[in-house]
Amino acid sequence: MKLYDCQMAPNPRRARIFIAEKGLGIPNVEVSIIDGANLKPEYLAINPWGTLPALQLEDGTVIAEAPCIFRYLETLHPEPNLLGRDAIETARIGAWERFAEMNGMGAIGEFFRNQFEPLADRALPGYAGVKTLPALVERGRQRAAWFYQQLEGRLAEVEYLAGDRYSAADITALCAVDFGKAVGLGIPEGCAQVARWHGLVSARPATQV
Ligand SMILES: N[C@@H](CCC(=O)N[C@@H](CS)C(=O)NCC(=O)O)C(=O)O
Repeated sequence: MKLYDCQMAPNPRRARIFIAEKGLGIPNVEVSIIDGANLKPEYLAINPWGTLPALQLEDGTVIAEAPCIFRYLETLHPEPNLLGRDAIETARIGAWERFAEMNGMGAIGEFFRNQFEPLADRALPGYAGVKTLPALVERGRQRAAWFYQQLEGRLAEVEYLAGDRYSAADITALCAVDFGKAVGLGIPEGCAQVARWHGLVSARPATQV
């Protein structure tokens, strides 16, 4: 098994943290997004969507999409549990994990990609030729503000995003927040609960990847 990875990118980091939390040693193959290696025929033969991460199994099967990599690995390695122990917890973790991807990662990606010159004709991950739209920089900023507001409200009620224990929802939210910090949309002033939670999850050894 191997993980097609890109060290500087937030979505592959979701997979790396999940793998580290499970204590699995899966080798990484670095694919440079900035150099466009993910859009070259060699990588498109592995993942035609050109996105990272992708997990390749021994028989050649490729699993794209971080949440699907989570699901596959948790099915094989149930402990420590990161996706939920019963129907309601699984639904809650799934909802917050999707929220973090769509509204955190999505907003910050929109803000970043639509102003980052080296990706000028690559407005969407993996797809070459989709032009950036400068107006989406401001929209991404506004969406990110809403994301942080939602996180703050939620984390005022619970210790971790999906409740009283760490889960895949925290992994995706952490990767989104750290991506935001790197591109100028860090935790806003006044989001004390998000800062508390960020310190808590960042202290986990598995998140140091
Ligand atoms: N929904 C996908 C998102 C994957 C994604 O957006 N990955 C980015 C890296 S963070 C990517 O592949 N970028 C390629 C590019 O920008 O061309 C997942 O869950 O894995």
